[in-house]
Parts: sequence; structure tokens; C-alpha cells
Amino acid sequence: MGYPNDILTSRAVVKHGLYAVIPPEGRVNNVIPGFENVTMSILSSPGIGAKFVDYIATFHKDGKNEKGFGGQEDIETFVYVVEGKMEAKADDETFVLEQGGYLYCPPSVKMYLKNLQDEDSRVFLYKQKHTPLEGHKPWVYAGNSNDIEEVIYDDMENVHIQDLLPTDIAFDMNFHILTFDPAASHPFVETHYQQHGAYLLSGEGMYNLDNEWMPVKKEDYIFMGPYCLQAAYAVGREKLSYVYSKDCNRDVSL
Ligand code: UGY
Ligand code: MN
Repeated sequence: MGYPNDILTSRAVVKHGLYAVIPPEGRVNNVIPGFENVTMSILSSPGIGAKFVDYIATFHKDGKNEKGFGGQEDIETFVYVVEGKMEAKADDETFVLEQGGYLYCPPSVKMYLKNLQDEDSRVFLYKQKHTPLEGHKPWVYAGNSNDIEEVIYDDMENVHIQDLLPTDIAFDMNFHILTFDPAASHPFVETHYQQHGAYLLSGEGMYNLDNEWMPVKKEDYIFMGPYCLQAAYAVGREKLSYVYSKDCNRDVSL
């Protein structure tokens, strides 16, 4: 880095509690105990008004977390491999995750991560408080988004969705990937209670957040708070695609 060679500007926008766009060039690194040889940046957190924490983490050669991530009796965790090759363990079950691979760990199950290659591997990491439902318990679940069928979204053949976790009522949230062909868009501007943390995997778009349109692209991160208006048009020549979290299967508590 060093001295700037131009006026300091940023595409980042942060409206606490409402939405945030956090592009890679403004992110700072955070030391998180337990992660070794890993460059981590905290994205969403309660500090921005989110009820979950998202991180983007670059595991360098020998990068690992041997102490375990999550594992508390009320915390669930999720990891998605943006690029590279990782070993991910859920207590003593081991998974090898390549690009698109992911692992969900329910409460009380620790996640252990290790880079399996000499080059960097990058992951999108998440934790949140699980809302239990009597008689139901979510379970360890791993997969790869490249193996999941893309389903037509809201009757529009140029938009597809993938559900990464089981649609079982035991789960209080899911991760999805939405993919828009160039020029595709949402069918309407959404207004909903649920929050999202979205990591852009490819392409470029114009995103409407609280009725402000802003350009976004691959590697940007977007936080959408409760009731934040939201919709996008894909622009450019590549598909706009992002992985994001969404709560489900629970009533709102008062
Ligand atoms: O599932 C969703 O709410 C999703 N369509 N939201 C979004 O893409 N901003
Ligand atoms: Mn939404």
C-alpha cells in the first residue's frame, strides 16, 4: 500500500441497520484467535446492525483453524469455498471442499478448517445464533453448489436459484445462490423482514438498496437489513451471481 497516489475515494456505502456495500479495496484485516496464516476481514456484524457475522477469509499456505470455529450450544456456522481447496471438519467428520463446496455445522458442533493447497484458498464464513424449534434439530450438511440443480426463479428463465441447505423445518436459515443472465433482474423490488449477507461471485449489476441504485461487481459484499428495499439488474457481459443467507422457518419473537 503506502502513500496514496490520488484523492481518497471509496465505493463503500454503510447505512447502519439498513444496508451496506463493502468492496474489497476498503476492507481491513482482523486477527481472530484460532485462525493461523489466515487473512480475515469481518464483513457484517452487530456493529452494522446484522444479527449474524460474515467474514471473508484467505487461507494462505498452511492456513488453518485447529481450535475450532463456533461449537457453542446456540451458534451455527457455515463456510462456502469461493476459490481453492479446503479441508473442513464438523467435529470428527471430514470433508474436502473445492470451489463451490460448503459445510453447515449446527449448534454444539465445531468447524475446523485447513487449506489443502500451497496457493491461497478463499472462503466466505458465517455464524449466527440458532433459533431452536422444539422436536427438531438441524444436522451437519455438506455439498457443492456446482452439483445443485439451478431452478428457474419466479417464472423467469433468465434468473436461477439454488438452495444450498435442506428445506427442512429444523433449519432456521438457508444459503442460496441467485444467478442472473446479463440484462435479467428481480421480478419486483423486495421488502422483507429477513436480513441478507451476500457475497458476489461473478459479474456486475446495478443494485437497488433502499431505492438508491448503485453499481456492484464480483467480490463486493452487500448487507441488507430488515425491510431494506432490494432488487438488481445484471449488467455487462457475464452472469451476475451471489451467495447469500436468509432466515426461514421461524416466527418472529416479541
Ligand atoms: O431470497 C431473497 O429474498 C432474495 N431474492 N433477495 C435478494 O436477492 N436480495
Ligand atoms: Mn431478499
